[in-house]
Amino acid sequence: MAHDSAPLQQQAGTPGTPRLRVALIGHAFMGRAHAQAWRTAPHFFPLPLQPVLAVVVGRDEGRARAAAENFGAEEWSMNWREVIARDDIDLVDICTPGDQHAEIAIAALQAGKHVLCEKPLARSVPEARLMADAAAAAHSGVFAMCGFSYRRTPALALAKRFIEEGRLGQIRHVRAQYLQDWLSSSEAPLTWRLDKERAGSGALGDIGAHSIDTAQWLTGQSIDKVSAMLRTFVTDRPVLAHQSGLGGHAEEGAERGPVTVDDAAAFTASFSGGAMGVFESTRMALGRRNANRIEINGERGSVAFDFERMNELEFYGGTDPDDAQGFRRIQVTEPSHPYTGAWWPTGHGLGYEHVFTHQVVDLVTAIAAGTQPSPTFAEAVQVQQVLDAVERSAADESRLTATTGPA
Ligand code: 4PW
Repeated sequence: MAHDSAPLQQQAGTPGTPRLRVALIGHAFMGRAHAQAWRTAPHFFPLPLQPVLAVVVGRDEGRARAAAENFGAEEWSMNWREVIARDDIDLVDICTPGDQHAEIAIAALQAGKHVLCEKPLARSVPEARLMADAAAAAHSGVFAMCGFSYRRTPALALAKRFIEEGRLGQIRHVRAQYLQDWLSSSEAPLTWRLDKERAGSGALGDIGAHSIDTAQWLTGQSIDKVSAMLRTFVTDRPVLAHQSGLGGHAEEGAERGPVTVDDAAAFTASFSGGAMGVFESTRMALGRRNANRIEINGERGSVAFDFERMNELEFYGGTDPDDAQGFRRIQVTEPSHPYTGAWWPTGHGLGYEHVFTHQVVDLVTAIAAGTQPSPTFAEAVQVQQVLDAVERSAADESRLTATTGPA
């Protein structure tokens, strides 16, 4: 439905630039992050296509309409099938819970629309494969990308550049932690992220998937073996009354329902190029709000990153003179750093929302050039295979070695 009252805020862009009309499916936390990105990107980056946030799709009319008005979209709808069938939609951006990803993405690709789909791609490997098959079968020039947004963090893109330039040499260690704490209280409500049917897995898929993607993308190596442990510390929670952000709140005395996913995951990993990895993902690391961290050690140097200090990259050069050895903190705000030149003067940092804006920039640039944007659905299937291997490994606790025994 289109607005009939207040005029919409003008969407940005250069007159004459071809349009890329976007349907945003889902308008909660991730939908908001993506909506601002579609709106902001053309204000700061010269884009070959002009994104237009055309339709916001939701399940509740009042909320879908409010979201469309808030985001400056042209219209809202409660029917994604009708929206996908329209000739005036070029790209479908899927920001729903995981149980809707496959159905919407496959239908959109079959209708000839480009697709951006939130991570993790699916709830299982077979479901992810169906999506990748649909992407492979799409008409030439129709592209699908999975939203592993942290790849677009300037400091991580700089780390990737350093690794590709050989400044770290052969990679030996990957140490990745993604620590949040929004589920620390046993009274935090039961959101869809705690329901295996809707999310696929818990901390593992929601945030561990980011660590897996980041580690493989940075090192250029894939994880080929894992040994894992999963834990669910709080097995039932009050049923959610109001969703907001990651959590929300329950009514006083609300009934409780079962948590069917992991609260925390830990695993070791072997990489195809010989590196060894240690991964930890939890939403119960009290005090750590969004500590998405990775440290990589190579034969010649190391890098370390923590999203809670997202404008910084730590770098250690093993070939620095003896009297100058030590980790140095690079403030990743120089025009020579990835993405940053389009924003503010040196020293003026960026925030969480900017990684989504950069994601739009990279996606639109690839679509306009007729080249496949990355991460592809096939790459996201491989991440899903790692998630699956972690779950299979963790299911067999008999392989854990007891510390008491014959010796
Ligand atoms: O993708 C991730 C989410 O599912 C986010 O980047 C952070 O963790 C915030 O919410 C969850």
